[in-house]
This record gives sequence, C-alpha cells and structure tokens, in this order.
Amino acid sequence: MLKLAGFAASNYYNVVKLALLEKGVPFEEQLAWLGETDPAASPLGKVPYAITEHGPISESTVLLEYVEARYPERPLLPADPYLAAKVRELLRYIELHLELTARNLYPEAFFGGKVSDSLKQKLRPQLEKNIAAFGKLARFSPFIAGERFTLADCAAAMHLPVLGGACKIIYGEDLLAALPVKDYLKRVGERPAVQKVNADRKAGTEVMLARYQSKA
Ligand SMILES: N[C@@H](CCC(=O)N[C@@H](CS)C(=O)NCC(=O)O)C(=O)O
Repeated sequence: MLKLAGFAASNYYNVVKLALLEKGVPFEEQLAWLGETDPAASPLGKVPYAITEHGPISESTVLLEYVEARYPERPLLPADPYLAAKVRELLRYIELHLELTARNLYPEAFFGGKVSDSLKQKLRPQLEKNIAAFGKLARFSPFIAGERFTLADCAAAMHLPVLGGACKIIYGEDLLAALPVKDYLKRVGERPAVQKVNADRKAGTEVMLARYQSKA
C-alpha cells in the first residue's frame, strides 16, 4: 500500500493527503519529522515523500501527478488537456507564487523567530502582485478552477489559510481580503476529507509544538 511520509502539521503533506482522501486511494501515514526523514527518499530532507510499490518519490506536486496517473478513479484533473493545464497553472501559482513567497515569513509568524524588516518590506509588494495575479486566474465558482473540485483545490484548501495567516500576523492585514477566500474555505471546509485533514493538522500541530518546546 502507498505510504505517505511526513507530519500532519505540514501544509505540503496535507495537500497530498487531501488528494488521496478525496480520491479514496488507500494509503498509510508514516510519521517523519524534519531531521528524521529518509535521505534516499527525500534527498533535501523535505516532507512529504511517498513510498510507492516501485520506490520513493518526493515533491508534493510530483506526488499529486503520480497519484492522479496511478489511481485514475475519481479524477482530480479534467480529461481535456487545456482544462487540465489550467488546473496545473493554478496549482503552480498557489504553491510557487503564493506559498513559497509567503513561506519566508513563517519563521516569525509561526516559529518564534525573526524576519528582518527589509525582507518584510521586500516581500509585501511581491505578495500583493502575486495574489492579484492569482485572483485573475482563480474562479471560486464554487471551486478554484470552476465547477469541479480539482488538485488546485487540494493546494488552495491547505495553503491559503497558512499563507493568509502568516500575512495577517506579519502585516496586520489580510492580503487575501480582495478575493472570496473566506467563503471558499468555509465551503470546502464542509467536505469530509478536508475536515479529516484539518482535524489531524490541529492535533498534529500540538504534538509538533510540544516537541519544539521540549527541545528548547
Ligand atoms: N517543494 C516541496 C516543499 C515541501 C516543504 O517545504 N515542506 C516543508 C514542511 S511543510 C519542509 O519539509 N521543510 C523543511 C525544509 O525545507 O528543509 C514540496 O512541494 O513538497
């Protein structure tokens, strides 16, 4: 059976877990904290990674593509190549232009560290630009790419609350406020798979913070 390695407080781990749950693919979770990952499976030491019947794979988007191709039932990508590309485009905007940019703020927003004022000032216009561009592509009608729940929703449902929260903490402002993100998250939050991942994330975050504190 497919094994998904990582921990439940990781938004990247949760994107893949959500896709597996939405598709009804059987999988096992394998707890792997940072610093305790398998270097043969994830050479950069990042989570998530998966152990498949053929061997390991790292990188969440690559995992999503693998899962979609290996388990085609309950598809999360449209069959039409153009529409599938539009979903992949949204996925890329969310993980690369939104999440990865905002990730620079996480050390201070979530982990008690400090981010320099110059970096905060530099990132803000980038985030504003990237969020506005994402807003031009995203449909929210009712899902990110349109009428059907897709891989873009797996990323949006897990990344938007985290990056939006970091912006709020650092800038004191909701940089996503111009987009209908709040209603969207409420809507997708009613899905059983999203509820399961969010409940596990809550419990997993407490365990992670307790680990940090015991090590401090
Ligand atoms: N591009 C990677 C990013 C994954 C990632 O950054 N995961 C975080 C946990 S949420 C991590 O492993 N951080 C440790 C590190 O970057 O060394 C993916 O999509 O899987």
